[in-house]
Amino acid sequence: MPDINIIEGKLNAAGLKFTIVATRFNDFIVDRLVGGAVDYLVRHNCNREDITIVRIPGAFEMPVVCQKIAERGQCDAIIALGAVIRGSTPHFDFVANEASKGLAQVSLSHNMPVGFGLLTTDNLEQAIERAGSKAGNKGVEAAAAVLETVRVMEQL
Ligand code: INI
Repeated sequence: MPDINIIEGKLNAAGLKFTIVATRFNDFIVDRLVGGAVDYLVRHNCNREDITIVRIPGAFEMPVVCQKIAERGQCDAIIALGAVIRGSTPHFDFVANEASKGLAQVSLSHNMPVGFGLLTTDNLEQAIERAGSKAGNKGVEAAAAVLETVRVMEQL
C-alpha cells in the first residue's frame, strides 16, 4: 500500500529574507517582541542582513505598510509586531479589528505569510506576560509560524 504523503516545513531560515514591521506605540513591549523574533530567526540560520525592521506609528498602520512590502516582493515573509492594550484606548476594538483583518487580507492577496504578532490584551500586565515572561513571547511565535509556513508553501 502506498504511504501517506506528509508535507511539513523544516525550521531552517538559511537564505530567506524577513521583514519585521513593528509599531512605536507601546514600544517598550514591542521591542521585546522584536528581540524575540530576531533571536529566533538568527538561531535558525537566518543571516542578520536578511532581516529588515520597519518601524511604524501604530497597529492601525500595519496593513497598508505590509501591503507595500508584500507588493514589492523583496522578502519571503513579513512579521507584524505590535501591542494594542484595551485599558489605554477607547478605540481598542477599531484598531485591533482593522489591523487583524487587514493583515489577513494582505497575506491572502499577495500569497505571502504574515506572522500575526499583534498582542491584543485587556491590560499592560497581560501584554508583559506575552512579551517574554509568563506566557512566552509572541514575537518568537510569529517568527516560528512564518518560517514554518514559508517552508511548507515552497513544497505546495
Ligand atoms: N496603536 C497601537 O499600536 N496600540 C494601541 O494600544 C493603540 N491605542 O491604544 O490607541 C494604538 N493607537 C494608534 C493607532 O494604531 C494609530 O497609529 C493612530 O490612530 C493613527 O492612525
